[in-house]
Amino acid sequence: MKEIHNYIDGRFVSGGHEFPDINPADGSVIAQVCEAGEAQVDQAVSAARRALRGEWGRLGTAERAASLHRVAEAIEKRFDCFVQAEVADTGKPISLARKLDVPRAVVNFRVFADLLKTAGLEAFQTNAPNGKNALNYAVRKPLGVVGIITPWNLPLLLLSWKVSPALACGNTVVVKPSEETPATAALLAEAMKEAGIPNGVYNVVHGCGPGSAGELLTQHPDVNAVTFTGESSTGSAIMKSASSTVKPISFELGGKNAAIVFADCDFEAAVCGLADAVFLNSGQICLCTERLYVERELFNAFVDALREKAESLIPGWPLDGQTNLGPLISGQHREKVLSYYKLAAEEGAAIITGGGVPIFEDQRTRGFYIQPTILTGLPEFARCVKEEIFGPVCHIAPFDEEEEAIAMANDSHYGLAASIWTGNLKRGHRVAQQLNVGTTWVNCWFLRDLRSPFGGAGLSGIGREGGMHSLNFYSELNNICIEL
Ligand code: NAD
Ligand code: 6OD
Repeated sequence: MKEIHNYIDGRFVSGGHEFPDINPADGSVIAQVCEAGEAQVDQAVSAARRALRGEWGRLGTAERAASLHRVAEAIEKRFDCFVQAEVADTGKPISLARKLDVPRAVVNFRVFADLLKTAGLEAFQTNAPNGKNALNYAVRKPLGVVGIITPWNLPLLLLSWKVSPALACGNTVVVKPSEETPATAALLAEAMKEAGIPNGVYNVVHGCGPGSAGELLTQHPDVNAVTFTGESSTGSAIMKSASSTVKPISFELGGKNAAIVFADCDFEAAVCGLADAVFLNSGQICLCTERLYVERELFNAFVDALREKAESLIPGWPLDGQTNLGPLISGQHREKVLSYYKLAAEEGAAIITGGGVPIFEDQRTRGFYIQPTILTGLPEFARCVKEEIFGPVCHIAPFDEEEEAIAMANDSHYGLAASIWTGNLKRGHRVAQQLNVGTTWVNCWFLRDLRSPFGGAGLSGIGREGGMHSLNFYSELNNICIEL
């Protein structure tokens, strides 16, 4: 049986308790994963600390940028290995891993390398009231050792989105990938080695959250900052454990994202765009849309068209190029999503399509597939309209007035993302500027410029990453004031 090891100070390290890495398509065991205990988390943090004082800490920005480009090349060289590992761990369709997950990891390293080379510094010439003049300028220094904790839905994409700016800023990292999807973080270690990244700069510890590697990392006194993507309730637990040592934190958390569809939209484009927004990656993307508000005159036609899209999805084997609907990540997560399907019926929803699990006559019966599901008819206060489900499911409600749609979209404790579908761009701007979210798309969805700010309001997160926002989070600014 294949083993996935921790990666500490440039070496793969075995030992300790092991847990299985499960293929969600058929429930088979892909590998045994070595869980890092307290001693190994400690060794990883110490290795990262030493690396800050070594060769890595002495590199200039141009050399660090070149290192990140070499990591991007090393990923590209093993493109198929990364794709296969991501597909096996997540069950996502191979077409998606090829198009989104792995290319985006490459681009993350390239974009932050280039940004580092061109990023300027703030400078102010000061005329003080006492008549003295001074020059203020800020220099960037690394934060130190950054703890990075990531979820299972886009494992490599979200890991590289944090590792690349952290390294660009001269930090060293200890990453704790999701226990469900450990493989690509380990492969990234091989790419780091091949790219000549010094030992100790990138370390991986495997395990779960509470009482395991995740919590050990966030409460470690020698970790200088924590960046986390995952559930809002986990964010709250991490905030508590990081508070004793007052670490900067960056949180990208859950969402209950809304879409507003106006009757003047390009109907086909809206249906196709929203079919992706609801069902891509089996609805397991934090940006997926779970609440749709459709202008009343379009409502019936839209529900019908989205139902057709849902029913045409192919829940096949992930490695089959035709498949466009993979399983959910785990049996436990499928139970959670199914409990919402049941709750929706209890809350009085009309189930337009789906609501159960697909039937197979092969090993997929042991996998975690679920039917894509469309609900209508729920009141806005229903739990299925309020709580993040994180599966291929949405609720569609009609609206009559623009203000009503905005109010319903904003009536959420979350505030991650939204989309607006309209042929009237003036309205697009007007509505977008009233939504309480971190990202609003107009006539598109999940179109990301990596230089733009990314994060959420309310329960959806703390802080922004992306472009200069990432460089600012991952560096400590030292303002130097010189009297002239
Ligand atoms: P999760 O919060 O259960 O786990 C995420 C990571 O945190 C895992 O590595 C886990 O082991 C670790 N963890 C759990 N408890 C911990 C603790 N007490 N201390 C330290 N680490 C701990 O999330 P998930 O189920 O892996 O991912 C799905 C969730 O992530 C959804 O809510 C989704 O919306 C959210 N998400 C948000 C974004 C975003 O950018 N806003 C992106 C992807 C996923
Ligand atoms: O594209 C990104 O930059 C990003 N952070 C995506 C997050 C997706 C969540 O599942």
